[in-house]
Amino acid sequence: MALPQKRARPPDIVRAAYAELVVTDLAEARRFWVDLLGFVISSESPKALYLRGYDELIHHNLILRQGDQPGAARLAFRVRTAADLDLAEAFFAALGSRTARVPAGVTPGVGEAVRAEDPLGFTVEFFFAADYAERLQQRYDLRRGAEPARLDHFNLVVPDVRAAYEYYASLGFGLSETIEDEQTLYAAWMFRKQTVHDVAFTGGEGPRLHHLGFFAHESHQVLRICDILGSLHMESRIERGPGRHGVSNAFYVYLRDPDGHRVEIYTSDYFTGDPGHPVLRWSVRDQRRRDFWGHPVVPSWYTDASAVLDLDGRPRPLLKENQPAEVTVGADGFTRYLLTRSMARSPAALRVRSTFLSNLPTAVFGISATNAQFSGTCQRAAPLLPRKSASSAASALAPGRSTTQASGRSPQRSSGIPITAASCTAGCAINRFSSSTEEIHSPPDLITSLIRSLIRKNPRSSSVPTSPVRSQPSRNFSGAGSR
Ligand code: XXG
Ligand code: FE2
Repeated sequence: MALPQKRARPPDIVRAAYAELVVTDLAEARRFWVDLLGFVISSESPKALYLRGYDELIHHNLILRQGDQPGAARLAFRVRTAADLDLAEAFFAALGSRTARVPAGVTPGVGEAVRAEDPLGFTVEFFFAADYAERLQQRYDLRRGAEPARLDHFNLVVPDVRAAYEYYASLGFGLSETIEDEQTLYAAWMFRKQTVHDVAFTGGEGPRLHHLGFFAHESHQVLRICDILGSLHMESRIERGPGRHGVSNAFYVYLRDPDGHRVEIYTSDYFTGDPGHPVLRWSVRDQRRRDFWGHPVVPSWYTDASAVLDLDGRPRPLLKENQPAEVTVGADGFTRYLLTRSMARSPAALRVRSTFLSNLPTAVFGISATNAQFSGTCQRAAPLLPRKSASSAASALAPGRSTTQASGRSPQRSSGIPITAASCTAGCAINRFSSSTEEIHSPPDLITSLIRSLIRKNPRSSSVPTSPVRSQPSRNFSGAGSR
């Protein structure tokens, strides 16, 4: 879907307000979201639960609806005035998107709404009027679990992050942080409310919902839900963290609900409301970008996400990633245990090595041994990503894009900037690994070692990108998300 040359005025979006998830067992979902996580029930029917956080003043932040297949049915934004509904309808009509007007009350607690299938393939909703609920901010006596306060953000998996960024910029969103290198935008965080984000993009097969981020006020609430899950032997629901994000500086944990929907409990990011708020740009090679303490990101966090549904409730078809994958270019999943010489010879250490070596074909070659990865990794630090014009966004969103042209691992970048593929076979990895006596590596770290050896061979590669870098928004772009 191309962005039109002359764009309609976007609606004035206040914030990400709620999402609807389809779950296959409402009773199980209720146990997870209400009994364990601590969401408050605003209303319920035999087929649906309407939940909110303790700070929330509107009716709900989350609808859980019983269905046959798990999915993300819609992402809803609150707009500033009733007139913004007309703007939303005209905006999406100008994009050629399918839209629907939904009368007040069809969704309990929500006034009239406009829904649209957006150019990225997500079903989005805009509403102004809502029933107000009792704000339970100081009802400490009622709080449970992670004590979720409100919905903070939607994280979306999209095949082309730059196209998603351009589209949300056209909706008036400001950019707070990125993960990038000189060719590729791997991830972006964008906001309307004055925090790090209302929406973020992760590169991958999409459209899919990566996660819903819910705000908690204090880091001990993140820790407490982990302790509760551990006590109940539900530790497998904890997917990633707890930890401190590099991007956003938030303290976090990611959990998976009984249907696999991912939820993040997220606390203590920062204010972005000043005019000219600088964009924080992280190098894709900075180990701290996704976890400030350098902890590896588990592979499922990159691969798994929820299907999204169209206006009729049918799953949207998926497009393959249309850019190099961050996980193959960056250092995620790379971990290293520095051991003493005697520890490295211990039976446990040797077991780790031999288990890893027996898994090599899938653990390393299948995922990472591509030209794209090595060329990206071995390159010298270059100036961070230049901005692209809106017309490039239009082409990036054009319907001509298909799964056949989408090769997430291709070394060819759409920017046309030539890159030098380092000639390096997977055999390098094995040699480098087996010669090491003092370090035991997890599979991805093998690649880190490989990179280091390549850097030594190629002195041009030795400079490390500075990251993160703060940059002021350009004249025609307001990082503060205002129009
Ligand atoms: O909310 C977020 C996230 O999008 O979930 C992920 C903030 C930061 C990160 S990251 O993993 O990039 O640190
Ligand atoms: Fe998040």
